[in-house]
Amino acid sequence: MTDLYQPKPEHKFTFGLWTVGNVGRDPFGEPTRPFVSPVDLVKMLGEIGAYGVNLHDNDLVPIDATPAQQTRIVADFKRALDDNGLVVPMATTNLFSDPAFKDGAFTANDSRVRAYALQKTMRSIDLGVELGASYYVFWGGREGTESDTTKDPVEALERFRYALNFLCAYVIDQGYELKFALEAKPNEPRSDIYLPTTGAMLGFIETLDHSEMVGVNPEVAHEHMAGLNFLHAVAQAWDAGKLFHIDLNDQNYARYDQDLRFGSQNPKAAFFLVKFLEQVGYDGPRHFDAHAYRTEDLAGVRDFAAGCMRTYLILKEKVQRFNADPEIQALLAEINADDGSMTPFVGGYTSQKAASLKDYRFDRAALGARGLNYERLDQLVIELLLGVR
Ligand code: GCO
Ligand code: MN
Ligand code: MN
Repeated sequence: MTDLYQPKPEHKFTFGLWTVGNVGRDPFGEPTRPFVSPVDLVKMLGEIGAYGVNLHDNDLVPIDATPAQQTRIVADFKRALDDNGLVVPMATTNLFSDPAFKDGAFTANDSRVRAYALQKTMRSIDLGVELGASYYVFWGGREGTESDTTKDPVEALERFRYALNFLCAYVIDQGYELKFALEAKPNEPRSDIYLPTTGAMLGFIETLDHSEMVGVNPEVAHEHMAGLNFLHAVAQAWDAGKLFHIDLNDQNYARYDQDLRFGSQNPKAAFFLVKFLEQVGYDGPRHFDAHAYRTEDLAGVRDFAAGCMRTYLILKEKVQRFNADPEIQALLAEINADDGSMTPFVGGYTSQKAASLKDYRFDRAALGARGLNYERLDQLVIELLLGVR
């Protein structure tokens, strides 16, 4: 039984170097944990059963490293990956830490900053591909404003589109096998970030030159910060064929970006998310973009990372129980039962069908009076999650 909760590479659990490497700095306080090298982080992730590790360019190679330093750092890192059986499925660019990006990167008002952002991203794409990444994430951390006096929002979208079109063309030109995944966030660190939700990203993608190579990377915390239902965002992305990658963590609604351990705040929402991912057959990485509490030392970071994966696997087992639970399944069958009386109206439009539907007499009062049993059903799910069924 307990072996069910033991993470294995085939579960495709990944962590960013910046997640397990987070030193516990926040806007009010200094780091509470020491810096751990990427090589040591890879070792730790291998020990706890992760599949892969993701990175921003500068998580691995300092922004001012010389080419010779970069060569040595990358060689050491590749050796650590091999020694510990880890892969790099996703890479991304840090376009937010350096003061040059204080007004954004691809949407900055200064054309030199926009060009520098493109240069930095092309170099970072090269690095990601060298490490074997097949997904490249774009999180527009500073692509936004504090005051709309400063930037025209349509112009900002045009600049962002220009950058993505340029970078898609670069990837094609290089012959790289790389897909882009856009990650929305409503705010933080900017007051407002452009394209604030996964839904907004999905609409924007269709305006790109190479929309077929661009999907989304939805994050639990980001949709929750916007007060939205994460599962619904993920379902829409899946429906559009655009769920390329996913950032798993947890978050109390209407708070600052908390990056909590997966499933630790809203286990019921996490359950329905795991159920969805497992049942639709999402086969991309399950990436935990979360941080250990600032109270933790390095042993606590390990507990945090192991906890993310363990909770996922526990919820996966709960999904099996849900599917095998006779009472839950009987209620679902009852809820979805169809008496066949509407069969003449299914199967798409014909003018004759429309005319007969317009004439049909519904017993509206009976439709409204019927109890749906959702309270019983939901209570059964709660009891299942609380471990009494
Ligand atoms: C955040 C974001 C980031 C991105 C990362 C990869 O809120 O800080 O979630 O962690 O996911 O930069 O693009
Ligand atoms: Mn985040
Ligand atoms: Mn993220």
